[in-house]
Amino acid sequence: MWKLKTKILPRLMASLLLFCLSDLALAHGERAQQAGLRTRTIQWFDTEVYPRNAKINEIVTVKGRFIPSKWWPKHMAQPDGLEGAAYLNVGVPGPVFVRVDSRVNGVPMIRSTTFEKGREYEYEIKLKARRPGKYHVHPVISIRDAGPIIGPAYWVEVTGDPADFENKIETLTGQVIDLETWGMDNTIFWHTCWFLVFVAWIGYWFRKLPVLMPRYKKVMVLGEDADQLIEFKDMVVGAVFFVFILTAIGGSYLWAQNEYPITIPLQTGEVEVIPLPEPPVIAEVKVNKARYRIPGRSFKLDLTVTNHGDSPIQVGAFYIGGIRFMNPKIITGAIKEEKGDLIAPDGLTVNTPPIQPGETRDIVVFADDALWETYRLTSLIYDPDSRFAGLLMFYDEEGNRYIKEIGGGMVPVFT
Ligand SMILES: [Cu+2]
Repeated sequence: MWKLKTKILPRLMASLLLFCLSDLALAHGERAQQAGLRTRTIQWFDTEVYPRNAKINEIVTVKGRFIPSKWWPKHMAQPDGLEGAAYLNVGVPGPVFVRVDSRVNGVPMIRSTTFEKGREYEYEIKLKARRPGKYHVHPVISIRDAGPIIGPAYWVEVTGDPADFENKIETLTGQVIDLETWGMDNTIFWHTCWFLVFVAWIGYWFRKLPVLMPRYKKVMVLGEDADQLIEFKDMVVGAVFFVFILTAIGGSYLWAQNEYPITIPLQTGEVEVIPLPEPPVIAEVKVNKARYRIPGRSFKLDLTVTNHGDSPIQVGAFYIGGIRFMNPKIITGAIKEEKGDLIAPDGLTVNTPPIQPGETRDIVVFADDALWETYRLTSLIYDPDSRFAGLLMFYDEEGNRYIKEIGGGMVPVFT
């Protein structure tokens, strides 16, 4: 007993201490996902969640774009091909919203689809506020056999009286039903019914206690025939239960068939989504070296860039694992919209003037910010393959954006 106490007490104290010291856990594990997974699966960008304050019944829109990475890990399930299956979802804690519409490139996303690696997609999800509270709303793409890939989030505060929530729809037969209460009576009736059957059945066999040990003794110790323990009355009761249950199941099927003659099965097929048109390659990029300097939280990229366009281009931003490192010389006025917004407004430094049309030049790009650490992307260096991928955003003089996904091996620098 004493030994048990000595083990449990320190553990209890430690958990209590950790609980007191830790920040209030408001997010839901997005940082826990492996860094390699976050940088090399879905490249999320242009994520918008609005309005950030909504009343019950109001529509909240989650929209943006993504590119399934060309550097998608080989050991993971794929988003494309014959085996691939992907599903657009939202990450919120529980049924606090009702999804009224979701689309990728305009195609309704009620079903699963496949996404081609390296191609661009645009999504939009409409959510109806259902429960008051403050929620971190993420776009999510669930990949079959790989799990959910979580995108960047924004906080949405829902206010109002939950009793005002309305969720009425019109069925294909023209009937208007309230999904919040639809079929509730039936559900309660059948649960109660089967629970009572269960209680009656168990109650019959256990009506005289004790039951198990005396019977066990009779059969195993005294050698009586087990079949003799079941009396004629027991068989009659068993038969009555058997007939009642079969009649109840069969009868309810007939009743449901009669009450709802038109039904369609749950839909589980797959839809095809055509990627957005491939833009012309304006910036051709070769990654010569990628290093992460741990003490400085500094990511250094040595690149060879060729400008195939007719206007000078410059690197304006680098997006990796949902974090946006902005070059303040190109993108002015970028701000952190809220605490936890994954943006480093002046996190990107480019050591060179814009690249002229037709020119090929070696450039160095630095992405420095504490976000590497706070968002736990630094764990990339502990991955067995230490590979990264991210989106380089080039801008020309008119402000047109050209997106180029880059990737490769990353070498950590410890001093
Ligand atoms: Cu979150």
